[in-house]
Amino acid sequence: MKVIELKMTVTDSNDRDAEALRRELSERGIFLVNLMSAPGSGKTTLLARTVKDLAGTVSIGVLEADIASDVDAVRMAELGAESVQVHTDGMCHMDAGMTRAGLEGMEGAGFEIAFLENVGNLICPAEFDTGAHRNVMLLSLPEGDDKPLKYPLMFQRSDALVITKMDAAPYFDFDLEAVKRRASALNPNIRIFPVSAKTGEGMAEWEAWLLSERENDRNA
Ligand SMILES: Nc1nc2c(ncn2[C@@H]2O[C@H](COP(=O)(O)OP(=O)(O)OP(=O)(O)O)[C@@H](O)[C@H]2O)c(=O)[nH]1
Ligand SMILES: [Mg+2]
Repeated sequence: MKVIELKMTVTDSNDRDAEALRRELSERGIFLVNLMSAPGSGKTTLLARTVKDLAGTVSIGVLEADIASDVDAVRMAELGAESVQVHTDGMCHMDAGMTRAGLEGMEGAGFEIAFLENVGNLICPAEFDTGAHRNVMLLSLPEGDDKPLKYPLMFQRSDALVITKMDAAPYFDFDLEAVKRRASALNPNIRIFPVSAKTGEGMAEWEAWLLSERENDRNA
């Protein structure tokens, strides 16, 4: 498994770097999706199921960002996705320069959708534009329905909110309607997908959104 050790990119404008990366990826026909959540919310599991479900429909590459280990990238590679692991030099987020460096490590693979699995953290990743075409946030049932109140920025920066582990609903007092209301109050345009990567509930709606967002951008 290829592991790339990144250093923080020193640049005066991450926003400008992000815009440039987004434009270049569009020109190359690559739709980049940034997945953000707390550790253990189910990013890798959601990706694994998505990669399996969309096999034969679109080619997918996965950039796994962590502080240490390569377990997530190994898991993706086993599913046949082009994947690379990057280490963030202890940092809790990815910025546009780091994302560019990671994607360069995957060069040659002609994928149409690239996922960036950001470092598990509800705070820092929301502060940096990675150059992705869409930001997607995951919130799992066990984390609780108060998270939009405590971590508003990530909800504000995300195009979609995937509520994961819906199969665990009988065991948690998680008020789905309250989360929908709170997330929508922070971000009226956010799309919300309750899913279970374990049972497959809601996966079709999430995947259809992904494909249609990619089409929208291609035709823009
Ligand atoms: N019941 C249930 N468990 C899930 C689901 N999705 C993920 N899990 C479990 O949640 C745990 C964490 O899942 P991961 O996919 O590794 O989470 P992650 O967000 O990638 O974690 P980090 O990369 O460490 O931030 C694992 O034990 C998964 O099996 C789900 O839909 N239902
Ligand atoms: Mg993971």
